[in-house]
This record gives sequence, structure tokens and C-alpha cells, in this order.
Amino acid sequence: EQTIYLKDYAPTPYRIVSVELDFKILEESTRVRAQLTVEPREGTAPGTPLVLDGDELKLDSIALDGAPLMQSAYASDANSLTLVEPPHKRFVLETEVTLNPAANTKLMGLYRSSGTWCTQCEPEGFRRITYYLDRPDVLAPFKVRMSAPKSVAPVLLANGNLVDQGDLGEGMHFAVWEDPFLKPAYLFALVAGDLGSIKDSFTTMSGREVELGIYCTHGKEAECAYAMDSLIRSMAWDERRFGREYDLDVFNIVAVSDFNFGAMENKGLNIFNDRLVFAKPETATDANYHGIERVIAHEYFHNWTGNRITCRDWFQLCLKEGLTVFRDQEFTSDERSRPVQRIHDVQNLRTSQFPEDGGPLAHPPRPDNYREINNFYTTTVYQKGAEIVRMLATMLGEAGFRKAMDLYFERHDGDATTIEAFIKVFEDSSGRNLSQFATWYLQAGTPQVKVSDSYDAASQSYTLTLSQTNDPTPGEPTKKPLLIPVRFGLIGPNGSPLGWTGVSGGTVEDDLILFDSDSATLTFEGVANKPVPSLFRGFSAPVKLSTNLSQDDLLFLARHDSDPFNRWDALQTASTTLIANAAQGKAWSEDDVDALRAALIDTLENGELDDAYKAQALDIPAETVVGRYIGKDVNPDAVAAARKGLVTALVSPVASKLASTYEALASSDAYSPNAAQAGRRSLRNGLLSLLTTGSDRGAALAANQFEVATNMTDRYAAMAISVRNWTSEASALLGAFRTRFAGDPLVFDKWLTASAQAPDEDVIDRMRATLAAPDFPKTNPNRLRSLLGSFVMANPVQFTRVDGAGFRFITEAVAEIDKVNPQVASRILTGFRVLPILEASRREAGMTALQALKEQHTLSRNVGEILDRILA
Ligand code: BAL
Ligand code: ZN
Repeated sequence: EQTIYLKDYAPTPYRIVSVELDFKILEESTRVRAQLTVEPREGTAPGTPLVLDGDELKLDSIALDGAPLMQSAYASDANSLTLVEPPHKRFVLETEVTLNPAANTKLMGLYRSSGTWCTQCEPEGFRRITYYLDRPDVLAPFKVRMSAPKSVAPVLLANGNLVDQGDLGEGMHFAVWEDPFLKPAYLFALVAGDLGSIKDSFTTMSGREVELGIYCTHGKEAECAYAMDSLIRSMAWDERRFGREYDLDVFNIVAVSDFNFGAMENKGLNIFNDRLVFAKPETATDANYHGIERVIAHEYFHNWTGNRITCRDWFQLCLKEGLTVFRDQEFTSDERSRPVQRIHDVQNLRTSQFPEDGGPLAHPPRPDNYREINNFYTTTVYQKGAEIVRMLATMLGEAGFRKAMDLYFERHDGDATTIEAFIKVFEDSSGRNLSQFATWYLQAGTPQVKVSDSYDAASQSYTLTLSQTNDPTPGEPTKKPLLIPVRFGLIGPNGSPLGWTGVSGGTVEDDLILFDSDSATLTFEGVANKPVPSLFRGFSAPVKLSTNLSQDDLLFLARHDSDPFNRWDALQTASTTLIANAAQGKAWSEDDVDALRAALIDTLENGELDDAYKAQALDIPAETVVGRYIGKDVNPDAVAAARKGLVTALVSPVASKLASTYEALASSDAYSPNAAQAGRRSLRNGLLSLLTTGSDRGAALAANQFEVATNMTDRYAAMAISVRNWTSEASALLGAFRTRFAGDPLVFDKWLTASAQAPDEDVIDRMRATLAAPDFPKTNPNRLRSLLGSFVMANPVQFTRVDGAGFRFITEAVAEIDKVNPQVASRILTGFRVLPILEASRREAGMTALQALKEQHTLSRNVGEILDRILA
């Protein structure tokens, strides 16, 4: 398989000046005519061949400047079309191909989802529609004409503005859409189908009226209301916070049920996985509403960060994704609660990005080689990418960051650009040298920062010693030290902040240490008392921190830190340490548990904290988080037992109190997805989880909650908690849930997700039966990911079984799915990245399953690349 390298980047020898496409959509097939106006770039030597990309295409006809081309003038196969010696001037190339969208199960290019024709072109799907220079640095204006039978496709949509439409007789009609903005082919979109819609409008800051539409299966219109509300709030926020105004007359969203990504930011025509559009209280959880709001915002924000300023090449993916995730995180923080959102994002980072960055699939946010670009839509590119932007925002401050972003939009609007150009904008805008900081983009791995401190009462001086270790990752044996922004504070014995009169040994700007070497010793003078340090406030850098703080110090921080993130994190660290130690045979002391319990109860009873925050504070770290903390020779059974043991020890003496708080949090208010109500539900369900894991009261409470729940949040929580703890009611609840919601595919996903997390050893047999059922939709990414993705990522006990049954179940499923949809298959396989931290017997069982997959099957490039990287 061919590896593609960043160092080989070169612009195309030819430009595409404009694109006209004509789609004739019929039930049996779709004919695509493309008219590309092409010209050589300056410096292109006469006679340089033009090589267009294709993928599973067959050329039906070809003409140049209106005349059919001689056979000798071109060569074509499924993957390319070459003009051997194009004219050395502007020319028009016309090609024609015929597609079979109904047979396209890879869901890249033009395909059918429940009868609707739709497209997905990022990153390399457009080449499955027509021969093209399918790369992000080729920008052109597109005009799209489409015709289709009115009966099956009354709705015809594409990018940009509708410029013509009409009847063609014989049951056919047509529409013409024109997008005046230059765009790369990956932002092309087309939809044709029989769809319902809701409409609204938005008046932009300069007073322009934008027509908004959300299209969906008939009957689902009412479930699109929250998505529309989120879109309008996103448009207003981007104007307020970044001064960014929408630029076309229409903005359309289409929800489809078969989709590889969550959603796609095609210019003026976003296409969404329907799970991120549809919501009503009976079938969607608070987390679903939250997800809809976030992703609607994310795709909308791409209009400026991704579409108007796009990537030069796919190595730069993080330029648009990291930045846009940062923007959607900020949006949610402003719309809801900043500390709660920050904790949520960091939890996400720790449960998915840190494992990726610490294992065989580690790669820099800006990688320099790949075999299959689809494998690089990763949590590292997205979430770590967002953390890097956040560090810039932290160092520059709010005004400085906005100034830099203004310059970015001004300087690069209309460009396909690079990470280097992005960094340069921040340097020019702030006057800082960011060359060392840029290493964050270029180097893989999570830095480990160790901090120890000491206090000298006689001289009132306080010393902090920091060191950073950057372990080797695949292909990167040695690492450079990073510039790590450490936001911090010193807390005095009475819980108040402590000041200092001077500091030496490093760069400290107000409450920010710019730590840029392997180690540093900072001495603070004039510190009146021995402080407890609060480090990495707000999680100011994506690092793993270890300190010499005692359990007492951590619990002191949990009570007194003015930084809400660090209060939460102190509790997390305190419980993670106890569980990890116990899993490795070092039992906790009763004092430790008593002190932790007291801190948790104080948090629960604190009148100043909101419910959503309390829920996060009371959340005992998941087994996967503890396993990652242990880091080697992990025995997930021991971790699970230790976690259950700690929760039981914490809960037992206070079970009555927790149960009465649980009861008191019940509410008869009409459901709203707002932050206050959602927070209350999450706290109540958090208590239910503690009571179910840690006492014999929870199981019955959960079963009852399942019955009386008036919304999906509570009903799903009751079922999922019962299943994860495999209570005596769990199996019956799964059965009741399945019956109650039979026929709703998005609720079936919830059933699949919960089912896959059962810790009992029959879970694999049950999942095999589920998959083998004749009516299981084996081509739908949501169904497959719900079952298999949840199992590999959230059921460590069964997935990593010593007998290898969990591993084999997944490799066998991956081999099957790979034939249908390689992107989905390779994503599920990434769950094997956990192998290196497991104890030897499990590791070997996992490797054996992977070897069998490699030897027994012909695999896609997607799966092949992931497999080879894990086996390496
Ligand atoms: N660009 C792919 C989907 C997303 O990140 O928005
Ligand atoms: Zn994105």
C-alpha cells in the first residue's frame, strides 16, 4: 500500500477555473456529466499530463472543447483519468459517467439512504462521482443542474443558491443551484428525495435575511425544532463572539439515516446523521439534545473555519477541525455552564484522546504521512487540536485571541492554507515567537508533567519544581520539550489565595507559568504561609499531571480551590488513586475513604454549586480511566472489582442520605432540555448509579424509575445503570425497552449501546444473536457503532477477556463489515489500541485475534492500515 507524505506536497499543474455538473437521477442509475474549465498554472511545462482522480468510476464519454477525444489522447481506469497532452491554454473537458447509488454501501460519494439520494465527499468522495482533481487546494465555483422523477424526488437541493427550476414533462423535473463561493470538491453536496421540512429565517448583523431549512423524512418535522433553535443561536453567537456573518441567501440542513460521520459542513447544505437532528423528550436524552446543539453549531461554524478558509492538504485537517471544535466548545460554554462544559470536554479527552495518544495509533495533530486519510479523522486531530487552540487563547487572553482570529479571517479568507500560516497569524498579531509552541501540532504523545514543591517558612519562599517527559510514540523515538502553559494559584491554609512578591527561575505572566524546558525550578518570594498549589487550572494544557500532593491536599483543593475545574479534578484524582492502588493490591485505609466521602457529601450539599457540576463531582472515574492511569499490566477484572469496592465503601454509611436526596430531586415539571433541568436529572441519575453500584437499594429504585419515567433521559439511565451493574432486573428492563420502542431506529441504538455494556459473560453470545438476526440492518453505521463501538470502548471486562472471546467477536465482525463499509470497520478496530497496557495473557489473546484477521481476510486499505499500526 502506498504511503502519502506531507513532504511530497506540490500544487497541481492545472487549475480548475469552473465546474458545471449535470445529474440525471433515475431509480436505476444516475448519469453524471461534468464540464470542467481547466487551465495550466503558471510554470507548468507544455505537454504536462493532467491526471484526474476517480474511484470505482467508468468513463462513458469524453470530449475536449466540444469535440470527442481520440483514444490515444487519454487513458482511464476506475481510479484515474489522464489527458496525455492537454492544450497549453484554457480548455473545457467534458466527461460522462454512470453511477449506481443504491449499491454504494461505503456511503462515500453519491448513495441512497432510505430512498433519498445524498452525498458525502469529505475527504475523497467526490472522485466517486466524477473524475476530478479531488484535493482541498483545488478551488472552483460550482453550478449544478439536477433532474429526477418528481414522484420520488420532489426535493432537489445542492450548494449555494437556487437559480432555476422547472418541469421537464414525463414526470421529471429539474433544479439548478449555483454556489458563488470558490470551494474544494469535498464541500460539494447534492440531495434528492421525498422529504418534509421546517423553515425559519435569520437576519444577519448587516440586515440580510437568510432562509433556513431542515429537511427530513416525512413525519419527523416536529423533531427538528431543537436543531433549528440551535442553528439560529449558533448564527447569532458567531456574529457576537467572532464577528462572523453568514454569506449565502439560504442555509439548508438535511437529516439522513445512513451516514459515516456525525454530520458534514458542505457549503450551504449541511448533511447530518439523523441522530444529531431528531429530538423529542420521549425518545431523546439530555445528552442527545446537547449533542445536537453542539454539532449543529460545529457544522455551522465551519462556514468560516473550514469552508471560506480551508486546508491546503489533508495533513492540515486539524486547521479546520481543531479550531472548529474549540469554537463549538466555546459556544456551548457560553450557552450553558462553562465549568461543566470544560469538565465534559476534558473527560472526553481523557477517555478517548489520551488512550489514542499513548498507544500504537498515536500521531501528531498534524500528521506527516498516511495510507488512508479516513483513518485520521481522530480524536487527536479534533480534540487535541481544540486543546492547542485553547492554549493559544489562554496565552493571548480573550482580547488578544480575538485580535488574532480577526487577522486570520482577514488574511486567509478564500485560501486553502496550513498550520504554519495559522501559527504565523498568531505570531504577527501578538508579537510572540511561537516556534516552540508549534511543536504541539507536530509531535505525538501526551506530555507527563511532574511537580513537587517545598516551602521554607524562615525565608517565606516557596519552590515549585516542574519536569516534563515526552515518551516515544510510533515513528518518534525522541521528543522535544513543549511550551506548556500552566495556569495556577497558591492557596493558603484557610483556603484563601496566597500572593507572592517576586518569582525567579522561569517565565511567569500573572497566573500563568510558561514552562518550556525539560525541567524548571521556580522560586516564589514573599509567600506568607505554606501553600497548596492549584496547577493547570481549567486544564490549561493537555498533559498528565503527577504531583507530591497527599490525599489530604487533594481533598483540601476539592473544598477550597476557586477554580471549579480543579476542584472536580482533585476529587477525580483522589478516587482514581484509591481504585488504582486497590486494583494493584494496595488496599485503601478507612481514613482515606472517610475523608473522600466527606468531601463528596460536602460537594453534594454545597448550596452554591449547580446540579450538573455536582453530578460530575460525584462521578467516580470509569474503569477505562483507571486502567489508563495504571498504564501497564492492567487487569480489567481487578479494576472493576476495586471500583465497585470503593463505591460500596463510600456509599454504605450514607446510602439513606443519598436515597433521600435522590427522591427529593424528582421533578414533575414538564420536560425541557435546558441546562438546569438536565443538570438536575444528571445529578439524580448519578446518585442512582452510586446506589446501584454501591448498595442493595439501587436495583429496585432503577427498576421503578424505568417504569415511571416520563422522558428518555430517566428511562435510559435506569436501564443503562441496571445493565452496567447487571442487576437482577437488568435483563427484563432490556426486554421491556426493546418492546416499548420497537420500530424506532435511534432508540434501538440506545438499546444496542446499553446491551453491549453488560458485564456478564453471556454478553458476547447475546450480541452475536443480535447481529445475526435477519432484520438487523448491517449496512447502517449507527447500528453497528452503537453495538460494537460501545463494546470495545466501554466494556473492558468482556472485550479484553483472557479467553479471547471478546477480541474474536470483534475481529470477526470487522472482517464482515469491512466488505460493506471500510470506514466503519476500521473505526471499530481502533478499540484494540488498548492492548499494550493490558496484562500479558490478554495482550497475547488480542494479538492472536488480530493476526487471524490479517491472515484470513482480504482487507480494505482502511482496516489494513489500522491493523498494521497496532501489530507493529
Ligand atoms: N468535516 C467532517 C465532519 C466534521 O468534522 O464536521
Ligand atoms: Zn468538523
